Amino acid sequence: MTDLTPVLSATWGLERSWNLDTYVANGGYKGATKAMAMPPGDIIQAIKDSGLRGRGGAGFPTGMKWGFLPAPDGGPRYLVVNADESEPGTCKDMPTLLNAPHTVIEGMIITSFAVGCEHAFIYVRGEVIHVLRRVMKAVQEAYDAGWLGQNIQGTDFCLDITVHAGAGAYIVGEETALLDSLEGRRGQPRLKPPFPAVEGLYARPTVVNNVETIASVPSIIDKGVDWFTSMGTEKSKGMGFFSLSGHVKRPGQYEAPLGITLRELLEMAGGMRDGHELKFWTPGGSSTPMFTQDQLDTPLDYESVGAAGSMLGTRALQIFDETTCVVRAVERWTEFYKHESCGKCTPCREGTYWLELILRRLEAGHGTMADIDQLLATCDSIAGRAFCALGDGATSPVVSSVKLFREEFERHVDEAGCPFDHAKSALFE
Ligand code: L3W
Repeated sequence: MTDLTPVLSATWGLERSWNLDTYVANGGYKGATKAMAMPPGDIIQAIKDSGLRGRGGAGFPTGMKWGFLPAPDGGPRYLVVNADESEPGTCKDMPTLLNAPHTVIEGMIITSFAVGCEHAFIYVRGEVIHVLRRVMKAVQEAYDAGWLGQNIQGTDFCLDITVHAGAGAYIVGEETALLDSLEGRRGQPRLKPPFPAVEGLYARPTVVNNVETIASVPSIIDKGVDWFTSMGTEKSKGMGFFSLSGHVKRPGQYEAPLGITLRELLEMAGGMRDGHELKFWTPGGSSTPMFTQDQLDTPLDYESVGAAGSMLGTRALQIFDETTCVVRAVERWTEFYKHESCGKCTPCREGTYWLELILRRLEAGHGTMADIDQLLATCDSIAGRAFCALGDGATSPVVSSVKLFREEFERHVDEAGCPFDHAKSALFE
């Protein structure tokens, strides 16, 4: 831990933290002022040097992504901010937009200036009307103060931001499905390559970045690369949100340098609920293989979590104690994936259907021992064969739970029912 955080959430506790005045009074728009006096190439180089990696789940190097855009050809190029946060357990982007929308707008200004974009979009998931309203109001404030529109702050730089409401589909968090949706079509993933950097929105070069990634940009430009790289680990630099939910005393967003451990985060969150102990947890949302007590001291950086057999993902730490039935938890996540499968590819559409069916059968006490192996066989038919990451993600909780808790699945068969009292975990209806 370090005294350099919080950064992204530094102003969240202030009264009306979302207002432009509050933001500016606390150092807001200093990064944009500095950036607009820099050669755009130097901004891209600074983000490359900072080691900032995409905070939406994949951890792709941000500066490298910006650098993939082809040389300007006189036509438009776009920035699209992915605010379609819907991975189970992931709850950092919506609080960012509610508490500090100008961090994201400032990040969009700097990014657009760096990559030569004059029209940027922010795609907000449809269900969160209150977030949408807050973002729209902040964008209007930025226009009124001359931070958006023509000749920003007296420079030659012009930028418009369009706030777009989605219709509530998890698949649209996949960047190419988001672009299809933004263009007015049904949101389904496109074949990659071409990557959006080359052929994205309206078939033009497009940078797609997550909310938290873009929110990280102003402080890097303002405080410098050395400041950012002083946090984190060798290959996972900087800070980020760790969202703790489930059986912890104080669930919420904890901002910390990458490489912090669950043990340290649990100390910040007041520990497990009284009288209970950790059973399993997800390091990066439900799409990442689950961990147990054995990984309490695993540094939460991309490399260490990968080496331990999972993914850092969105740093959505869902914490479950010994009262939780792992079969029920995995059944619940699988219902989500089956419901959200866009249906474009057979492995995911059919596979998630069968996973849900088998898990429901096991949890209800009608399953057989062969069903447990059938779950793994079905996952084999999905992983690596689906059109996008949703299919692979759906298999992670199933495969990891059978590997770690096979005897618990077997108890459901032996005892012809679930051995847990769900009222004790208080997580499921
Ligand atoms: C140009 C190349 N660009 C890669 C770009 C690519 C994208 C980024 C990462 O999945 C993960 C997934 C979920 N030229 C490029 C290139 N790019 N090669 O880099 O790409 P990729 O394919 O590694 O990942 P992805 O498809 O973006 C994202 C995991 O995140 N996840 C998901 C969470 C979901 C949410 C949500 O709530 N909406 O956050 C959680 O773990 O499983 O593995 O921009 O274009 N040669």
